[in-house]
Amino acid sequence: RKPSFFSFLVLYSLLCVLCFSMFLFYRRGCPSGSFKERQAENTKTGFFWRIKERGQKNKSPEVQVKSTAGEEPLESCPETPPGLLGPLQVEFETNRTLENVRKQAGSSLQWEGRYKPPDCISKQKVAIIIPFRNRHDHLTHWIYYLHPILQRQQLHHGVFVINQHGDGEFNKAKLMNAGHVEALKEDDYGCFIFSDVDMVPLDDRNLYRCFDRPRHFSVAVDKFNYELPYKQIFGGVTAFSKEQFLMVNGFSNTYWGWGGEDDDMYKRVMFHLKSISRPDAVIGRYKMIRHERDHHNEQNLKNVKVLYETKTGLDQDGLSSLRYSVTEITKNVLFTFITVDVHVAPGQPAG
Ligand code: UD2
Ligand code: MN
Repeated sequence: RKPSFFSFLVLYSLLCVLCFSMFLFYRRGCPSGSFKERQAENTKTGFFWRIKERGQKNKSPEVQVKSTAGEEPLESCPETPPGLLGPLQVEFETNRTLENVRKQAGSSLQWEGRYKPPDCISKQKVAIIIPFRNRHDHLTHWIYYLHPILQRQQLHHGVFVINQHGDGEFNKAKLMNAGHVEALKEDDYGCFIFSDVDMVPLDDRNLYRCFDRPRHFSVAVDKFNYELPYKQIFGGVTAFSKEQFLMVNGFSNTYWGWGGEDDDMYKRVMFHLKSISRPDAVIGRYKMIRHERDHHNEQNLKNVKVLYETKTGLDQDGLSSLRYSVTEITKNVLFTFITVDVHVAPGQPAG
């Protein structure tokens, strides 16, 4: 059957109506500018635009201002973090495992023990350096308590466990120097906190950040009846800005075995920077995990002599003379674990 003229007319008018309604549809959604322009506008706030914007960040600031609509730039974190709890309950008599702690803390950490507050910009980027060998149970407790504290403190930070390779004599100070160098290879940290693995703060108002003088955090330790055993003590937990640490040439590398390296650092600080800073004895409370003296970290009486000579040695001995080699780096969601050989013979390449 041949199509009649009438059905042809109906089809034609239907087509016209369709075209006209399409025209109306695009005009309504786009009061100023054409459909093409509107699409371009959409891509600006979309995924690809953001990627492109990153690459252009330094080149054209105007683009940045335009594209942040609905995506407010973050402000600096407040001087006093709002979510602090004050005094804390701390208990080591449990059967905590690193695996459980990892499961608990994992989702709040962004990558390899690094954390960045989601809603503000921390004023400082802090590397936390833990000298370590064979104290896994202590590390478990430390991580369990410190991660939530550092997050409440809105601290942009990374945790570096510096593990001494082999079973030669322990050299805590050299491990800390190596930790400083290795952390700087990872990110541009401006503040370094050195913490014994067995020291857990009892108050989260003790802010883990740098101050205008090198900071001694652990002023009231349970082991010392919550008071300073002597005025010059500078062991436990301390902080240095990048500049402060360079000014004292880091720690001495010459303290093998237990004792003296912290007093040596006190001398360095007094010599170059004249004073230290401390929290008060309420905020600066700590619990130290009870332990015996470790194997190959026996008290070294030679350190007394080294300490006596420190004033003369301090410029040559430290970061400037540091020699070590990295044997292994492993990363997990809680921390970066760097194994370091501190018994590198003179003449061997270091770093
Ligand atoms: C005091 C100081 C400490 C340090 C030391 C003298 C305080 C609160 N602490 O701690 O800072 O100056 O005297 O050297 O003032 N470590 C291991 N494995 C080992 C040996 C040591 O991981 O085999 C690490 C670990 O981080 C430990 C730290 O070195 O916490 C200090 O050693 P310690 O705990 O045996 O010394 P302690 O408690 O007398
Ligand atoms: Mn200890």
